[in-house]
Amino acid sequence: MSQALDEIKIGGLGASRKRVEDNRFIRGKGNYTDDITLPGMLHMEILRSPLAHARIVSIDASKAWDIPGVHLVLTGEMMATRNLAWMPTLSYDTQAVLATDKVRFQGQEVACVIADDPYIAKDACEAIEVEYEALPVVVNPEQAVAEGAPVIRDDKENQQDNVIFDWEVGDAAGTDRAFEQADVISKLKLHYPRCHPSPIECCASIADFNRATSKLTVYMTTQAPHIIRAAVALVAELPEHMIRIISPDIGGGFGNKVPVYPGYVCSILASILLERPVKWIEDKTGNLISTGFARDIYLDGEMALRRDGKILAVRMHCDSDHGAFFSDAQPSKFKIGLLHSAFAAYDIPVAHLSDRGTYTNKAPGGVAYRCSFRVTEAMFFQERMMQAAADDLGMDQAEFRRMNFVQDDQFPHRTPFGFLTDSGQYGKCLEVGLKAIGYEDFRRQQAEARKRGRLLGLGISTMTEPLGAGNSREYDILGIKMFDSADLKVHMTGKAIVRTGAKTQGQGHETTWAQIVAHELGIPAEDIVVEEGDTDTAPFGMGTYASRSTPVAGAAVAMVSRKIRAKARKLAAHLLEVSEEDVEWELGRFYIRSAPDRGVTIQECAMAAYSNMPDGMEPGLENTAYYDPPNLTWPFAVYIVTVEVDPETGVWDVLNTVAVDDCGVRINPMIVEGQIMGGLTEAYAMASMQFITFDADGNCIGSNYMDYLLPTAWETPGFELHSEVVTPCPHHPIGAKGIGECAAVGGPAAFVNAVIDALSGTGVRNIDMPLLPDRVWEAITHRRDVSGGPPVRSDD
Ligand code: MCN
Ligand code: CUM
Repeated sequence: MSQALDEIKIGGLGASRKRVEDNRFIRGKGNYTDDITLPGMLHMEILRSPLAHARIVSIDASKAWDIPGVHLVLTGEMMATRNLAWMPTLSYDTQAVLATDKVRFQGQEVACVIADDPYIAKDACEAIEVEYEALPVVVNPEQAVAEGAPVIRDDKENQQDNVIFDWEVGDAAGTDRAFEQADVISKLKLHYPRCHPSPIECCASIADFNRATSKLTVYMTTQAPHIIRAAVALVAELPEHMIRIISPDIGGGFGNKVPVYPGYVCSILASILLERPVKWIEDKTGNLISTGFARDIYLDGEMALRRDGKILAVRMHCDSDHGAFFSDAQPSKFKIGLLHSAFAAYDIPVAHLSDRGTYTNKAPGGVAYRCSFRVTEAMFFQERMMQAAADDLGMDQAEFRRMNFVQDDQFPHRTPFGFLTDSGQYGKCLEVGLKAIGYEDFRRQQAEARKRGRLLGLGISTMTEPLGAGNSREYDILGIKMFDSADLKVHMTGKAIVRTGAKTQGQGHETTWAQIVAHELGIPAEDIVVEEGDTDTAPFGMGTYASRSTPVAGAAVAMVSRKIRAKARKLAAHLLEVSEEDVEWELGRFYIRSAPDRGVTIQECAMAAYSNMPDGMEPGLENTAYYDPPNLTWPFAVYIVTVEVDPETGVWDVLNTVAVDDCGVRINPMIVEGQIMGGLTEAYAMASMQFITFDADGNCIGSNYMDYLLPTAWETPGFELHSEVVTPCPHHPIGAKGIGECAAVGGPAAFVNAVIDALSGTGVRNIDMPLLPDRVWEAITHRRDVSGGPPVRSDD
C-alpha cells in the first residue's frame, strides 16, 4: 500500500523547477558586492600602467596625498615593506601586486588610492606621477623565444629567457613509428585567440578589518571562497580562523573570478592599515585589460591515417602565451591545464603532445573561460583536425567520426594521453544530431545551391570533457586535494538547510541542491534552503569552476542526505517499535515491511531527533560529507551547425544549430538547457566576433565593449536542443555528469567547421577565429587560409 510521493511534484530529480534565486534577481533584490555598504567605508581605485614593458624610474605620490579626502596611497615600495609587493600564483609562479621594479603589461597595477569616495580616489590616481623608461615589448610566443628577446621576468633568479615550461605527454617514439606506417598524413595549424570571460559584474571586494576583534571579513566576487581564505592566511600571515570570506551574489563568473587579483590584496592591506572597511569595485576597462584571459594558444598538429579512415596516431605541439605572470588556476600536476584531454572520444592507439609556455608583455592569461582548464582548446583543435583529416581522405565527415569513436562496449577506455573515460554513447548522440539537422537532405541542398553560386556549409563538432576535478590521487591545487563537501541540517519541523563548499555564480545551485536532497529524503525542495559562499558557515570546499559542482559538491549533497537517511531509519524503527532490519524506505517515508500502511514520514523522524530519540542516541539530525570522487565525469556532446556564407562580403549567417548533450542524469532539465544555450551563445561569440589583441607596442585592443563584442539576443541564432541520450555516470551517486561548460567547449569548432565546409573546393583549410567577415572574404577572394595570429586593428 505505497504512499510514495511523486518525486517531480516535490521538486526532486528530473523536475524542471523554476530557479528559486530568480525570485530576488528579477526583482532587482540581488545582493551583489557593490550593493553592500558598511559604516565608515572608504573606496579604493587602482592606477594602472599605460605601458606594456617599462622600468619604473620613480613614483611621486605627494600630490595625491594632498588631495582632501585621500586617506592612503599604496605603492609597491610600501607593499614591499610588508612583504606584499609580490604574491604567489596558483601555478607556483609569482605575480606583482603593485609594481616595484618594472611594469610588464599594459594595465598592470602600479598604485592604489583609498579615499572618501571613488571619484576622489580616481582623481588622486591621476595626480600620481610615475616616470617610466620604456623597454622593448614582446607580444607573442614567437617574439618571446627570439634571439635577443628582453627577459620579461628578470625578477626571478634563475629565469634567463621567457620560457615558463616545456611540457609533454604521450608516447613520442610510438607516435613516430605510427606516422611511418601512415597512408595519409593530415596537418593543421591554428591559433585560438585570447578571449575574456567578461562577466557583467566586474571583480570587487570589501575588506573589513576590525582591530577590536582581530577579525578580517572580506566580501568579494570569488568563485572559490575557501581558497581565498587559505591564500590570505598564507600570504598575509593572518590566522585562518580570524578570516571570513563571504561571496554574496555574483553577477557571472565564467572563470574570471577564480584567480587572486592585486585589487583584493590591496583592499585587505588598506583595511588593516586604516582600520576601516575598504571597497574596491573594478571598472569594465580594468576588468578587460588586467584580469584572467583565456586561450591565446598556437596549435600545430598532424594526424596519421590509414586510407580506409582509421586514425593511427596524433601529434600536437602548442605554444601557449601566458602573459607576464603564470597565474593559471589549474591542477598542479598538469602544466597545460587538461589540454591532453584532446581526442579522448576517439579510439587512437598512440599520441604525443608537447606544449611550451612563454611569458609575454600581456596581462596574465591562461585562466580558463567556461572550460575545464584548457579543454576548450583541446576540443577545438580535435574537431578542426577531424574535419581536415576527413577532407584530406575524401571521406564523409559523419562517417569518419563514427568509425573512429570509442564504441559503447569499449568502456572503461584509456585515452592516448592517459585519462580513463568510463561511459558514453557517442555514436547514438551523433545519429540523433544528424537526424535532427537533416544531414542527407542538407548535403543535397548544399550541392544544388553550389551550382547557383550560393555557399552553404555544415559543421560537426563533438566533445567529451573531463569534468569534476577531481579525484585526490591526481588532482590538487598547490598541494590541496580537490574534494568537496556538503553539510545538511534537518530542523525539527522537517525543514532543512544545505551548505556546500561550491559557490554558484548564476548556475542555479540554490535550486538544484535542494532537488538532490528532495530526491534522497523526500523532503519537498521548497522546504530546503541552500547557502553557499560564507567560509564561517560552509564546509571546506574548492569552489565552483571546471563544472565540478555537480560532480563533486553535488555528489556530497547526495552522500550527506544518505547519512541523514541512515539515522532517520534508526529513529523510524524506534518510533514504529520494530528493529531497523524490518524497516523499508520509500520516498519520504519509512514503513514496516510486513505492515506497509504503518509508517512514519521523514518529517516525523526529524521531530523525533529533537524530542523522542532512543536511549543512547545523539540528538539532532545533521551531518557533513566530504566527497572525493573516484574519477572525473565525462559528458559527451554533438553540435551541428549549418550556415550560409555570402561570397561577396564574407558575412555568414547561421541557418540551424542542433545540440545533443549527454550529461548523464539531469537534476533540473530546464537549468541544464539554460546552461547549454548560454554556452552555445558564447561559442558563437568566440567563433564570430570576439578577440582581444595587442598592437606591436603591447597596447590592448579590446578593453571596452565597443571593441570586445558581446552578442545580444539580436545577433544570437536559435538553438535546437536534444536530451534523449542519457548515459548515467557509473560512479556518481545520482548518475549525473557536469554540463556547465560543454557547449562553450564544443561549440566553437561546429561554427568554424561549418564556414570552412561552405568554402570546400576553394582550397581554404583554415580561417582563425574570430571569423570576421573581412577574414572570410579574404579567404574566399584570394583562395587562401587566413591564419597565424590575431587580427591587429591599428590606425596605421
Ligand atoms: N545540472 C543538472 N544536471 C546535471 C548537471 C548539472 O541539473 N547532470 C545543473 C547543476 O545542478 C547546476 C548547473 O546545472 O545548477 C551547472 O552544473 P555543473 O555542470 O555542475 O557546473 P557548476 O555548477 O560547477 O558551474 C560551473 C560552470 C563553469 S566552470 C562556468 S565557467 C560557468 C558555467 O558553469 N559559469 C557560469 N555556467 C555559468 N552559468 C552562469 N549563469 N553564470 C556563470 O558564471
Ligand atoms: Cu573554466 S571557467 Mo569555469 O571553470 O569557472
